[in-house]
Amino acid sequence: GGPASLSRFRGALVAAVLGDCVGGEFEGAEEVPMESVLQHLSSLDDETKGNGILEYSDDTAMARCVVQSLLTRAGFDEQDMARRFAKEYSASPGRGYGSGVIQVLKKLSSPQLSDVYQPARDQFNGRGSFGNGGAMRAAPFALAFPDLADVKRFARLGAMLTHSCSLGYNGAVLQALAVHLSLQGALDLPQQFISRLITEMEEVEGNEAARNDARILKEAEKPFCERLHRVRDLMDRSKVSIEEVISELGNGIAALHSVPTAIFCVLHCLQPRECLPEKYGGLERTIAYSLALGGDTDTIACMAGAIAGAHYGIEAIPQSWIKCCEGAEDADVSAERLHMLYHQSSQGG
Ligand code: R7I
Ligand code: MG
Ligand code: MG
Repeated sequence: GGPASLSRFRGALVAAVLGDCVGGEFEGAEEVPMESVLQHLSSLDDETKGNGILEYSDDTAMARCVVQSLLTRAGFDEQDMARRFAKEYSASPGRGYGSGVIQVLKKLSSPQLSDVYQPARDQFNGRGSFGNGGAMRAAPFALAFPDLADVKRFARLGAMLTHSCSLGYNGAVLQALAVHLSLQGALDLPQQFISRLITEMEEVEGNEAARNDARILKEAEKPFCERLHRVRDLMDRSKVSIEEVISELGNGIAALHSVPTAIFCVLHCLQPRECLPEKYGGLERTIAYSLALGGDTDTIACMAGAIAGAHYGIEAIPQSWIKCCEGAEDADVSAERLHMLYHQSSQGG
């Protein structure tokens, strides 16, 4: 489809859910042989196995809250979104939430709370979380707002409800930007895609708060920009081992160690790769490759899935995968509604 087509919206939201559901199998594993990944993925095609449904985790649970809030309020409403996070957590606390964020979600359900951003600020001795929990649910912001400045602003505020450290919420901004650009067809020119992201993040990381957090955490002056430069270096090379990707970019639970990694997975899998089956299309390659990195596999595959899905569209996603994953059909329905909201706002309505 063309820029911002319905197929791209559906691809983005559905592939994010798939990444989370199929990635759950390997979350936290240090080493994941590609063979195990391919076995896991081919078991989804095998109907005789009747392997039931793969459940989604906190990544999708929170993304669904973001989607429902953006649709119901026809825009960003922090009170409404915070309430939905709290309600979802208390209804299904067993979805694998990060150990820190649970405290925020409990505080957000208090009716006495006046500032919905305060519980997030209290995390980790007042510096806030740098986990990837803001980034894992950032894709819907790119699907709700056509304007780049809105995507950046609302992805940041949406993440700040749980992640007040700039290394947390700027990861969400980067993820939303990547989905936004992919939706426009920007992955047709991968070099320009990564340059655009670097230019945008130069501005995003250019303020006092970001500089301060980076200094305290002993990171580069502009940590996400630095990582994006590493992504660019890796994508210029003809051969890259999984070990190098992990050591250069990371595969962990911090936004800094997972959002650039997810972006790299998408870029690396734009072409066929030796380690992946020839019959796989780009979307399948991206998901498989993300899982083979190990570490925070559900989240990296979820984020890479959203970016890749926005590029390849819904047609690239195997039906058998959709059928196996809890929430995939719902995501497809929501994507259509987001597509309408997006195109209403781009007409200035
Ligand atoms: O970021 P968050 O929502 O976790 C998301 C991850 C994804 O992989 C999900 O799939 C799920 O598995 O969890 O939750 P947080 O609790 O805010 O952050 C996650 C973890 O990162 C924390 O439990 C800490 O171990 C670590 N962390 C920090 N550690 C020290 N100092 C995050 N911020 C800090 C920090 O400032
Ligand atoms: Mg999870
Ligand atoms: Mg995870």
